[in-house]
Amino acid sequence: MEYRDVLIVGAGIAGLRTLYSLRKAGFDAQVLEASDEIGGVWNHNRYPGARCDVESFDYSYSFSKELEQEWVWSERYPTQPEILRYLNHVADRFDLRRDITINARVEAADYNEESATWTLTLHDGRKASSRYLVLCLGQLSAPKMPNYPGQDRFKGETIVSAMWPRREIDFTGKRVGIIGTGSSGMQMTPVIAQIAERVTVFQRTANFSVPAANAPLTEEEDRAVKADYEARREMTRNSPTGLGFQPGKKKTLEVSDEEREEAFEKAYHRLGFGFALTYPDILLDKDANRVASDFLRRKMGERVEDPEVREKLMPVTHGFGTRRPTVDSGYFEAFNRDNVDLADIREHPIEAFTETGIRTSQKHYPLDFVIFATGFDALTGALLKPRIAGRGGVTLKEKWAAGPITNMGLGTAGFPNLLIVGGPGSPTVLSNVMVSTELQVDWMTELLSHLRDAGVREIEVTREAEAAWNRHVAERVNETLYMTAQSFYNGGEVEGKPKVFMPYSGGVRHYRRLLEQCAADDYVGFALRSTPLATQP
Ligand code: NA7
Repeated sequence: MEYRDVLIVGAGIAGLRTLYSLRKAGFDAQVLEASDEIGGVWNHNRYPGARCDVESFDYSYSFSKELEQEWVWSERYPTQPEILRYLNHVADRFDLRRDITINARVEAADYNEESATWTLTLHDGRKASSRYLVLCLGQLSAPKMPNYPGQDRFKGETIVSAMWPRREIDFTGKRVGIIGTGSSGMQMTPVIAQIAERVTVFQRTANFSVPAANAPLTEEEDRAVKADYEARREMTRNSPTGLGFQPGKKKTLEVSDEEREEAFEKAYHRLGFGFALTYPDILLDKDANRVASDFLRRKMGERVEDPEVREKLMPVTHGFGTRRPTVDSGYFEAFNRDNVDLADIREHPIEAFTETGIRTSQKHYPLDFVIFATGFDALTGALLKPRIAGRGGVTLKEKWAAGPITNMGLGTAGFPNLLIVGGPGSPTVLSNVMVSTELQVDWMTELLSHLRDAGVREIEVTREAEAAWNRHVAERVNETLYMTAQSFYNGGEVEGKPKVFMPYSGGVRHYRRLLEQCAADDYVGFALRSTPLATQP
């Protein structure tokens, strides 16, 4: 493969956007994608009911006015097939495919200190090299599977939600077990329940959810947004989560019970995730969080007829929002159907898989299919899969053994000319991914253009900057309730993973200001060298 200015790993939302921007800025860039299709998580998560819980108009690129005007979304919340179609349209519309190599899994990346370049090794031994390496590997993209005794013995079919097969799967007349009740499990349950003979949901942790209030988008809504799309974009960019919601002004307990009830009701029925910002302290103050959590438990409970099932579905291990809540379409109502059961595996754990199903400490469930909707090795999982070796051959895995350390999520000391989109230390996973991604990619494009103009050959995060940023990430999270729960934000989802809070919880708006400040201060926190460190006299 020829030498490029920039190699980008991953052709999901971030990789496509990076290619578009760098090419436009005059760089010779190439994307390497492991799969035989572009789309990242939207290529892999093809399970029934898969949908984004950010609204379509906001879960779309803002870099092209023409694209914004041309593309017509069909529903308020876009489905996986529609997002995948959109990403493919973008790839064609902007002629991106000529610089995307599919079936190219990067297994190793080695930094050459003399030449200040990266050499990548692919799964089939092919090599590729470049000055800069940009990792666009996703935050929730390395699937995690349980390891129950006898799993291999099961004679039915096992499917991982995040590696959903491309072929048609017919659940008609089948008994389906779904393990996991995050967004994936909650989205697929009501859809599969309409087809299968029986669905059993194996729940370890009950989760908070707000109804999506999804609906087809009308031509009128489409016209109204497109008449002034920029205003909507400005609103999302200037909101803390990139979703366009501004937190309410008064605190939760400053208002009367009646006023709060009314505000919660309104937000609950209309805003999806925006419910969390009804009041500014819901994720900051224990008492405020308790009140919001109680409201949600009551509303979720009203959707379930059977009192015993209702009780089991109520989250008790954590407060609302301290783990990723979901935005669901008919999840709780699904348990009112005769063919849907709940197996509480916290109370009665799974003991083993058998040839014909799953045995818990209470009973045996005969099954034809088991679906693992068991989540991801979040934020660092995909980044640590390839062997990435920086200065002195030290690997990223070694460097991050006690938890990831970055400057603003964008890079890490000892790994020059390596940039990360959506890295740990960035706000991406706590925000509308589109907004954070575009923000980071635009910033990186300016950075690389500046380096080119200034004749810089090597850029590297300084140790001081990354230490200061990690302290800042920790300070910000300590103002919140996020550490009161075990979650994929803080390594709680994988046994043995360092238990540190990884995303930046200071919000997208503030993060944007910090990025702008960094650029204005000549990229303070990054060492810029026109002669690589290794070759300096
Ligand atoms: P999540 O939100 O990480 O949910 C994973 C679910 O799987 C959660 O309910 C877990 O229970 C459960 N889980 C994980 N491992 C096991 C084992 N071993 N046994 C039983 N249950 C298990 O992943 P999703 O794919 O649903 O959603 C990920 C994100 O994608 C979502 O937030 C959106 O951003 C899109 P636990 O809570 O750990 O007890």
